[in-house]
Amino acid sequence: MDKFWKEIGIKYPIIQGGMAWVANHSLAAAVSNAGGLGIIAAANAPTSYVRDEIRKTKELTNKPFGVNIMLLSDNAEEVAHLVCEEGVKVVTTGAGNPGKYIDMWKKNGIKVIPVVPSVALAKRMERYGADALIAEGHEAGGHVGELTTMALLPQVVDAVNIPVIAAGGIGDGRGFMAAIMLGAIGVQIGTRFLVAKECSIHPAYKERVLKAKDIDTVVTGRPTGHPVRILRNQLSRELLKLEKMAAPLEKYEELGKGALSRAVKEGDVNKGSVMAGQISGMITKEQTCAEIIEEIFNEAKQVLTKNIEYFS
Ligand code: TUI
Repeated sequence: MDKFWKEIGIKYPIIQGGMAWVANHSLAAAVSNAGGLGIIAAANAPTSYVRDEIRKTKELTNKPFGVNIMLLSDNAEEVAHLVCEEGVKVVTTGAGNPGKYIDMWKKNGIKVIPVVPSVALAKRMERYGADALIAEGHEAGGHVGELTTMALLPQVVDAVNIPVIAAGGIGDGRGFMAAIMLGAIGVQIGTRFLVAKECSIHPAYKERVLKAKDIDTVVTGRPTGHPVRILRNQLSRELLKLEKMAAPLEKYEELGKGALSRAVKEGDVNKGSVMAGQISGMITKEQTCAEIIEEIFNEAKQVLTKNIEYFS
């Protein structure tokens, strides 16, 4: 294991994705208790809600955990301060450039791990003092960049001198090992944890992920500058129709407003935004976080030993 993980103090090099409205204290604590790094998603939730989630997580685990800050959120700055006040050990960021907060976080002893979709942003984050990076490919669920994990990851690894964690399209031990082979020190996994027993999303959302096939996700909202991968449904069809019509951007906002919480909380998987990655088609069973992590690690070990014979 890379020394970066020893500094954080986790057993398995697996970070749970900071999935907006999904990654709460229950999921984060379960992943951390299972030896991975659990992450609470601040998303665009009120700061007081994020504070409560952090405190609830501390009650459920004495293991390290982190907070994901979604930089498009109106209260990102407040949450950036909150993680310092609450003594959070790790911050991951998404959907923007966290440069202006990095000094403050580091002064507070926080390990800073921005998600980057490109080499240019990776280099910039290294210059600003990031401790590690998550290179997230187009296969991921939610807000996505353009490059696939296979293409992005080795290019980021070559471009920086800090550890790189792979994300996007990784759901089992084969994906884990492939990421390691491409130079990552570990992986971030989101979609597979959507169906974890400790993940408290609506059962209808889990059911959609469990039933999804390989071609069932689609990227919507490209004209807004914030493309989002979701499972195909009525919402995705309406969003893609807007693109065809070259509709004004307000129309996307109208359809998208509250759409994620409609799916996550109310289980409206038709008009809600069912964010999930391209590996949804591989996910067939609900398991505990401990079962997921141990299975991935054991598969990875098998894949590695099986392929050693190429070199003997
Ligand atoms: O952030 C994510 N995934 C997300 S955030 C989210 S909530 C949301 N909902 C609707 C629209 C937008 C967001 C759901 N899923 N993943 C990490 C990620 N970050 N993917 C891509 C990026 C990214 C993109 C541009 C990071 C930095 C960036 O920088 C642009 C700049 O400012 O230089």
